[in-house]
Amino acid sequence: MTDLFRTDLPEGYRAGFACLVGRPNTGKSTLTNALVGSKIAITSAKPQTTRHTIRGIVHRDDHQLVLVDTPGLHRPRTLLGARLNDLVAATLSEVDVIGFCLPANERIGPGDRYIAEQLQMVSGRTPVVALVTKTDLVDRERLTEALIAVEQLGDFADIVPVSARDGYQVDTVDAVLAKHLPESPPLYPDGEITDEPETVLVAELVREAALEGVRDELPHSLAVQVEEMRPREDRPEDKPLWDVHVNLFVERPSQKAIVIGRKGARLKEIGMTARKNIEAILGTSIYLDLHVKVAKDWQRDPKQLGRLGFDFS
Ligand SMILES: Nc1nc2c(ncn2[C@@H]2O[C@H](COP(=O)(O)OP(=O)(O)OP(=O)(O)O)[C@@H](O)[C@H]2O)c(=O)[nH]1
Ligand SMILES: [Mg+2]
Repeated sequence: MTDLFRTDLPEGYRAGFACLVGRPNTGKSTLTNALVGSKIAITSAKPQTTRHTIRGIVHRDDHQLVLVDTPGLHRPRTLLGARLNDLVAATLSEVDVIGFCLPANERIGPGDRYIAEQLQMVSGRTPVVALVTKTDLVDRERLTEALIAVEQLGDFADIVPVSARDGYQVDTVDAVLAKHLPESPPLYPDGEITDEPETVLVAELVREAALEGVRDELPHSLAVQVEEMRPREDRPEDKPLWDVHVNLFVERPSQKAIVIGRKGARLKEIGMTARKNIEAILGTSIYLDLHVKVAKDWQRDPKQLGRLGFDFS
């Protein structure tokens, strides 16, 4: 196994963990993907898209940065919300540096101050870098205002403006975070970009496709689970095909109707979008079979949370 790891390490090689935090929808997962260079975390315009911590690994010549993308932090309203916040708090105490994401196109609000207060508690031990995201959405003047406002929000080791959309300063974010890593040999094998199991990546890509174009409360009511994934027998060796069976859970029958759409049109679209992204990340053709099921009020029910793969232990 050891030969999977790099051995030709330059003097002063660093490796360690950085955690991205911020309100929901501030661009944490998009930045994670931009830094890693591959889509390992799903993103959407809906808040609370990310529901578990995701590790993405950035490989550079002189360092390895393990990025921990977290669910957006907010004042919890459901059991799921409260558990997600606990998860983020536990993650913060285990990393070498924290990246606090604040979008340049939105004013600092109570949600950001709430997180800044939480970070004060760890900032003595762990440096916090403010990342002013989505700079492509603002002009210079507004960006300057945003940077000044962030400066006044807390005591940050650095403040870096960045756009994951057009790539502005993505490398700078990597370099600034890497400064705070300890000298260490690599923690993950060369070339590994995430430690997400394939079934989780697949379920997430289906959830991302299903989130597109739905409104209101439905996004939070949606959970996705892979039931089965296996190579189809009797396929030529150079043309493998995987059968992938996925369940989409909603909380109410009315939501089931929305996801399926008129004559199944929406579900078909979800399947097509998800299939393309899944094939890209697995590197093989798949047959994707989607089923929509009702799991009543699963967000509030500890037993169902466990069954749907939210393991907070
Ligand atoms: N224009 C622009 N949009 C961005 C940028 N980064 C993210 N977005 C958009 O902002 C929305 C939220 O992005 P995500 O990366 O899902 O945000 P998040 O912080 O991970 O959200 P949660 O997982 O819900 O906490 C999506 O619609 C993204 O396309 C950026 O640099 N520029
Ligand atoms: Mg996210």
